Amino acid sequence: MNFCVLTLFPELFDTFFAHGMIKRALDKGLIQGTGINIRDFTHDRHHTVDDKPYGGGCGMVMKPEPLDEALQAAKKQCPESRIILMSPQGQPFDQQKAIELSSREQGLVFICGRYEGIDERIYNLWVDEEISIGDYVMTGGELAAMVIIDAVARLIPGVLGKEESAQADSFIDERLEHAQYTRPETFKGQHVPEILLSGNHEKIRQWREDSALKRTFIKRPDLFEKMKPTAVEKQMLKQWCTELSRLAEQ
Ligand code: 4FN
Repeated sequence: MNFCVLTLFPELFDTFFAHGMIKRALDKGLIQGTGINIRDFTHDRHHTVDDKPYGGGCGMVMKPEPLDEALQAAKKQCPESRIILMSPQGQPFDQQKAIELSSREQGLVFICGRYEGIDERIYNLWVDEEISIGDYVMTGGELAAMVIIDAVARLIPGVLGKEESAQADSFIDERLEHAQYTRPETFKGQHVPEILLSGNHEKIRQWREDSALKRTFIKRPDLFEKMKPTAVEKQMLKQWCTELSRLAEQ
């Protein structure tokens, strides 16, 4: 998949593309990443990319002409790709969307805004989809684009190792992870749960399932709205209920 980012700060993506899983995916040729500097598509002496808003008011708006030319260049570089505007007005991004983008699209072109945003006509002419990563004020869309690229790239076949991808296939995506421990066995007075040292794989599997369910239930009960508890999980929740009421009776 080709990720093409239109931005005033392409350098922001240099380190992002140069490390970890994303770098490995690039090296393997599984993804391509390109930063396109919108300023390269200006023709005036000052390389102007912004202008005052019609109707007055504070702040500046990104001029349409450089963006339009940058988009033409991006379309040439990555034909058949979906054009995504990163914007607080977009649909909220989630794992479902990440799966959809990674499975359906050959390439993604991201428009990252700065200042007060882009001229509406660019939106009308070019944008296939508007996505938001959450409800907070940011200074630009670049970090948001990185969030999407990170979440989408890891779903592309071959990007994750075999072991990790088996996990990605299961329903685990809708639940929090179970608690994790590594050596040493005792750290600042806290011990690793006995079961994890037992070598009993079935018991360990059960403990992990239970841990994941409890965490999801306590820390992010809203996650059950998207995916209702399975029969096994319902059983575990009931078991937990029984244990808790026994504790309460004591
Ligand atoms: N943000 C809000 C309301 C009004 C403005 C903003 C805001 C960057 C160009 C957009 C923000 C958040 C999630 C892109 C926010 C995102 C952006 C994103 C973003 C500069 C104009 C701006 C009500 C959401 C708090 C600045 C709410 N996901 N404007 O942040 O690009 O992708």
